[in-house]
Amino acid sequence: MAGGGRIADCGCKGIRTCLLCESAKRQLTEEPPKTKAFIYIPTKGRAQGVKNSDTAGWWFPYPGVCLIEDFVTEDEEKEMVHTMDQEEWRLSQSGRRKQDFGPKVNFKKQKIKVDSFTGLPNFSKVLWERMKTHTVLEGFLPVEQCNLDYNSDRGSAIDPHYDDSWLWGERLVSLNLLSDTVLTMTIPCTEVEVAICLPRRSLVVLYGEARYSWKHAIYRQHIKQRRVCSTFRELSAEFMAGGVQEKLGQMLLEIALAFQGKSV
Ligand SMILES: O=C(O)CCC(=O)C(=O)O
Repeated sequence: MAGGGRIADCGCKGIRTCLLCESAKRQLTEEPPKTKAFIYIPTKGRAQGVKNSDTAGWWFPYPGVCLIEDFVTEDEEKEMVHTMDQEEWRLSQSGRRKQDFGPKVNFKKQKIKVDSFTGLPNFSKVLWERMKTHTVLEGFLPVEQCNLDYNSDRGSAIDPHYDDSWLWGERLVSLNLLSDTVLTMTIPCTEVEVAICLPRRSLVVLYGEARYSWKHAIYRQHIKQRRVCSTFRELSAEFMAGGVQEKLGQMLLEIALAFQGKSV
């Protein structure tokens, strides 16, 4: 045990757990709740019922997802992860580790600290240029990059959640590295679950309904090997031209897009 009752190598706080602290506390994970399972079909932009289940034969339109396969090459993936591994990975919740390249934010108090923010990392400039060639990412100005490291040994996962929408804008952009996984979409108070399969080296963009009406999660059972994810976020309208926080937004963008960042 580390100081304050914490377990070494575990970054969990409050209700969140990983395999390390669960075994130390001898907790068992609960059975997952019963669900109505659907799979997202990228070519059709719809969620389709799972064969041989009670959703088989059903489908509904599922807007707000754009999946771009082979967004980076195998060599680029290797180099990116190597570069990330030169820097410290900090322990985070639910068995994840993280590197954050963004301003320090207190979302509850809606306060932003700019001082320690040095921008996005150098290797992301080429990714940003490539992102903008896709219509869905036209005019995308990333102001934060968060790298997450998931590992099956730690039982890494991320609980269903909505991303903030006070500071962060509409498009959430995630690059999936080192292994395939599944992004699970849920709507509170329903049993419906939509699985979006994310191949290794693919980029996924969530916007519109998928961003604002559905929670997203990565379940532990979908982390089979090490997985690294880089999520890029843009500013909300409040921080863009004409918004009340325009000046602050401009300052953050200047820092972010100089690509001189060190993780904070
Ligand atoms: O790992 C992922 O693909 C999702 C990450 C995420 O939801 C987040 O950082 O808020």
